[in-house]
Amino acid sequence: MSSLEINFDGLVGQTHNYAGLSSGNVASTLHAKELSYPKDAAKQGLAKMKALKEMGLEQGVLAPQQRPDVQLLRRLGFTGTEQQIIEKAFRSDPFLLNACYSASSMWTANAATISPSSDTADGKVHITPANLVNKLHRSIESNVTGRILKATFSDSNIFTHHQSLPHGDFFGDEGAANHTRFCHDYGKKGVEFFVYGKSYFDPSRPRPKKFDARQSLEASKSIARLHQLDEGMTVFAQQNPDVIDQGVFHNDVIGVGNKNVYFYHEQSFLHKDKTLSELNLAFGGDGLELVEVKSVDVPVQDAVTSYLFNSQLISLPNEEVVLLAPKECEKNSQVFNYIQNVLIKETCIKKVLYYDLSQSMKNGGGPACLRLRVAVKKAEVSGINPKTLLTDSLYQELDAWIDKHYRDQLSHDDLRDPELLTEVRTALDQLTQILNLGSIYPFQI
Ligand code: SUG
Repeated sequence: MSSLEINFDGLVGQTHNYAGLSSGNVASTLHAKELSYPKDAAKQGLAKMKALKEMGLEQGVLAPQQRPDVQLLRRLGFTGTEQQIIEKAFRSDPFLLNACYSASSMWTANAATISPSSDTADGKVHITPANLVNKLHRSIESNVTGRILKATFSDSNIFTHHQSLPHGDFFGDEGAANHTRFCHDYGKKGVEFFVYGKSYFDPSRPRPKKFDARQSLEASKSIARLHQLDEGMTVFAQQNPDVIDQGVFHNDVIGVGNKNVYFYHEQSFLHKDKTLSELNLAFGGDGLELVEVKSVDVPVQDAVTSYLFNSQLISLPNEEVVLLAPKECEKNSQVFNYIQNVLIKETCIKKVLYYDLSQSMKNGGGPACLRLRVAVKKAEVSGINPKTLLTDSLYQELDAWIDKHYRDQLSHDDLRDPELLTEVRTALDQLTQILNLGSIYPFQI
């Protein structure tokens, strides 16, 4: 094996809560204001990481953000001590305070877009943090995300770190959630596939009517340019605006690819046939395995509630293709029937494993949202901060760290508790030592 794909999962932060901040994301709206269970959430995520490692895959860990973001509140005119600022925001603008408290950086599929060295003209791995400008609580992630990524992919001879795209809806960028890469081998040149929901230069392209599309074509094209991708191996496709209106706020809610396999819903794209033929052509005309799911088998609505397509599609060391799905797929009879009677019988995806990620799922984050994929050549692994790669001992350390620093539950009233801010900083200070990240958080600088 001369190359591999490493999943870097986001550690769920201590302030994990349900604030209903993401319109267009059905689960976020549905579970707004419910009690959250941060310790369970973090443990569910860590258990998934451990499971992948035990399957023989390399697994990485990305640190969470510092929350609440008091700097933002100060920038917006709140004054006084941190405690006073939080209390004032709680009383006058709870939505804003919730945004400052969100643990949304756990969904690292939105952290960045990454192009492996075999796809880029200069032979380096290119990384662009996503600006996430479409939602206030997510738009405040990119600075610190950039620092976390630099401390994780630390060798600048191997990794090139770009700035996030200019902030503003024009270049709305949601990272790898709308980016898929097809290849025969992780270390060989692949096809990079960018899916967007809207275009500013070309207003003739339709837009969703009910919800906002988050990713712009202009952003996707800029990433492809920055990453020095080969035009012949890059495909751009517009998402079907109707499915965005049904809750498909990122393309990874309706399709997932790995190596030469693409598992997707027939309603994913505005121009499906054109998109698939462009993908086939870029892939060399043959060899792309298309596993298309029909609406009669799985209606879009069920895809959205079960998150079937937000599964991780993985190749095990023995080449077996496995779908790591959220438990909700087992509970949805339509989806489960499809898996049992069609998917594992008639396609190359022969095995489906179910994981309990219910805490993240209730905010619209499934298995695939929780991970950022990094395809690297074996020799490039040495450029990654070794402390961020999961081992048995790191697992034990993180598990104990969660036990020590996480609350069992969090209500909305708890967000005004000044102790929470102190608890977060104490924990993150320790985490930066565990993961050897240096000083990356505003409170450390
Ligand atoms: O951006 N949810 C996230 C979920 C991101 C899922 N990522 C991918 N599909 N790759 C979002 O909508 C909800 C936060 C809240 O409502 O409290 C939230 O931000």
